[in-house]
Amino acid sequence: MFFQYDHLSWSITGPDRTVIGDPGSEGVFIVDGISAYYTNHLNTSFIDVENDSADRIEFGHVQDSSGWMAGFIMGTNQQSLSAPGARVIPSDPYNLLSGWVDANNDGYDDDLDGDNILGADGEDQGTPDGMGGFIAPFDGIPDRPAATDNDDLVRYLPVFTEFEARYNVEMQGFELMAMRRFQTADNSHFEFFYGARLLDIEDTFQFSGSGGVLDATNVSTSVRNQMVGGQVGGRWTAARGCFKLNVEGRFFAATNFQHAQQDGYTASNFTAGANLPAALTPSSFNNSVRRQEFSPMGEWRVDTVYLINQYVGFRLGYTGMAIGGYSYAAPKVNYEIPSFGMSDNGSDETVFVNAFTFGLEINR
Ligand SMILES: [Ca+2]
Ligand SMILES: [Ca+2]
Ligand SMILES: [Ca+2]
Ligand SMILES: [Ca+2]
Repeated sequence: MFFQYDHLSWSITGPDRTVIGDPGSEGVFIVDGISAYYTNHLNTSFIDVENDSADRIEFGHVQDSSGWMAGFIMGTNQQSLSAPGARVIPSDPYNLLSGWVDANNDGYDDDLDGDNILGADGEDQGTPDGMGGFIAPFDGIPDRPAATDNDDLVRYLPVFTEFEARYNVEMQGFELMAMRRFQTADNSHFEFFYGARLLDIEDTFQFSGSGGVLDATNVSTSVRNQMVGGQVGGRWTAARGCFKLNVEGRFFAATNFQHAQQDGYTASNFTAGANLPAALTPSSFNNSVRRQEFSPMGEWRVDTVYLINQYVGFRLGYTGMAIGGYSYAAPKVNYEIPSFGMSDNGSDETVFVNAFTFGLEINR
């Protein structure tokens, strides 16, 4: 019988950097009467390789050089970004950010193109002459209804006064394998194992923004990578005195059942008014996509064990993993108001996991 526990300080490689916002919608905005070129402020580079914690338990039984082993792994890795004053410019195919301007505060839409049609407020025909006609000059007060003048629209620039983004990876795994042990020398042996493995990694990218025209916007996109398949592996163990060395490799060929989900809301605090977008309304939405990808995985481990007696040892080691066919959430976000959406970007990526491990083992 054996039981071993390892604590992992692990990292996972993040997705390629993408802009938070739609690069194609950057451009000229008129802010307080001045037109200037505005770009998105932020990108996903806050997702880098950082260590977080995980736990792994393995146990099994070997008798007459054959047996079985089972293992569980679970861990999280979380990173975040907090930014005051973040411009996040979404694509806006329905012109929801467009609106009239009343910069001179006279209660009428300003006539930006100077054709005497005041946005949605009608036409200025001149100054009333008191006899039902009009004389010069134009007084800026509309005199009769007119078709709305879209030339007087401006695109309002969304700037969140507070913005937070979060990247979260949650890993859970289970493996069950049959085992054969071969003595290779007096103080070393080799074990061969084969069986099944399930590795479930949920990759989440979430952000929320408050303030500005899109005040109270929150979008959460997550991809569940459920990898199920067969696994083979081998472990070579050598002992000298109270020290033991394990060198181990596993190969896992899986189908990754990817399930991407997105939900959120945009501009939930929006109420119409002067100097604001004209057609914007609070919105909420959800989207989901499923797909499958072949996911090969390799795992390599080196552990040194210091035996304090016949049964118990302390473990110290390194574990690396390469996982193919992995799907990231962050590159999928389609920054489009009002209901966002997902592309299939970043759905067949290779990620690397690196972990330093320490723990203990019990053999009886
Ligand atoms: Ca006005
Ligand atoms: Ca006009
Ligand atoms: Ca007038
Ligand atoms: Ca016009």
